[in-house]
Amino acid sequence: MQEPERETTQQVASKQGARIVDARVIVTCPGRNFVTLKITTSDGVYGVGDGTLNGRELAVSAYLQEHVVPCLIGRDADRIEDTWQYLYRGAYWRRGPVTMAAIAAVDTALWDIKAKGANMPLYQLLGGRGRDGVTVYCHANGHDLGELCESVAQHVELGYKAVRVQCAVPGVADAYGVSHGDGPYEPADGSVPREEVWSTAKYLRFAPKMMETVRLRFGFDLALLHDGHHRMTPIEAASLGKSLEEFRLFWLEDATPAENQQAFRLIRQHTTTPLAVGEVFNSIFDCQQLISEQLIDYIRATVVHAGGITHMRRIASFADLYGVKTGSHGPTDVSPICMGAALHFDLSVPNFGIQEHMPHCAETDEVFPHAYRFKDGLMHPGESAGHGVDIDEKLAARFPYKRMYLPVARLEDGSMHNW
Ligand code: CS2
Ligand code: MG
Repeated sequence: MQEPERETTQQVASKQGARIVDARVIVTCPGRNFVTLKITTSDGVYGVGDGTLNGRELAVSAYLQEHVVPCLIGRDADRIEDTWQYLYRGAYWRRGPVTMAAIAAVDTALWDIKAKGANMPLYQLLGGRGRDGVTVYCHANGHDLGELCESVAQHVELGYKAVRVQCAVPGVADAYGVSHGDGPYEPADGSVPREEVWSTAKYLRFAPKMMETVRLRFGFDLALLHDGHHRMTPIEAASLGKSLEEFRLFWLEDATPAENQQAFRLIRQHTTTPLAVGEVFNSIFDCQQLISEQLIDYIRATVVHAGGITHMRRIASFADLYGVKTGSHGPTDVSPICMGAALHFDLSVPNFGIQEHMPHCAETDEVFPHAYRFKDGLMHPGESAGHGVDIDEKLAARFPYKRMYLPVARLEDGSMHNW
């Protein structure tokens, strides 16, 4: 007897749920660049996903347009896991920030569509609320300690219960996290990369004084965080962690670059200051050793840079086995779509730790109308069906893409360093 011919994925899809009939990439710059994927189904439902990669936006846009969109048309919009695997395994060239941001854009849009189809806010599909709201931390910074304390006070006044503190370092031309003018700090700020000059030795002398000043003024009830932004060697980071122990940080972030995951063993041996890392990670394999050896306390991966909701859930479940909590990256360079999706994820995962919140400018907020809200130190994703964030395409078209770069850093002798 002859075997019946196997149906192609496309044929199976046509018998099932709604099919993807359109997928479009929208690049806009309302204050800064964002890459958005909008997917529409045969039922007329659409979902949006963030694919922004700061300073490399058009790489993701081209990847989506040329290599992903043609494969999406005709697929069953309900098969999120299958689509994820198809794009991940199907690329052959696995992982990497561009591929994973593109996959994240698709994945986030499909979760949005599924939740809209179910007429539920996304967190309900992810298992429902694990907490009342999402604790977020904000950024306080200053050109000196007086200004820094002022900035902390302003954020406490707004209701934040957790604050990241960064300050200009005496004798160092440019410290990470401090604005160059009067406006709020925005990392990508040059039409070519701005060159900064850095001294780790001066920073290491100053950092304990900074934390001491803030603790003396605000006491120990406020959660304090600090970002080392990949600038220390493991032993320098170990010594900083040790010198900050008495100030009881919530975390010390990106103490040293983590391409070499073992580097964190050395830091861990010397200090009990909690460690957070992973904002540049894009896959579970980037943190496999860090998590399984319990070398960190918080994993900073976020929806847009780590393969979407689907992959973030996998990372969080793995981290949960080892007592590592989530602490997703949330600067202005993730779009409100990523922020909205992240809040649904945060609300539902058992091992949630904290979420970064760096508010977007008014133009960005207008281009991306959203249901999420901040109140009394917590963020709430809102009760709209889906992830609750949309894009106003007409308005977006009024803000064309502008090439913008993150800075680069050199040491005082001119050597290239990590920014
Ligand atoms: C930072 C980011 O938010 C953070 O913790 O490290 O602002 C980072 O510098 C940018 O996302 C780079 O694009
Ligand atoms: Mg950081």
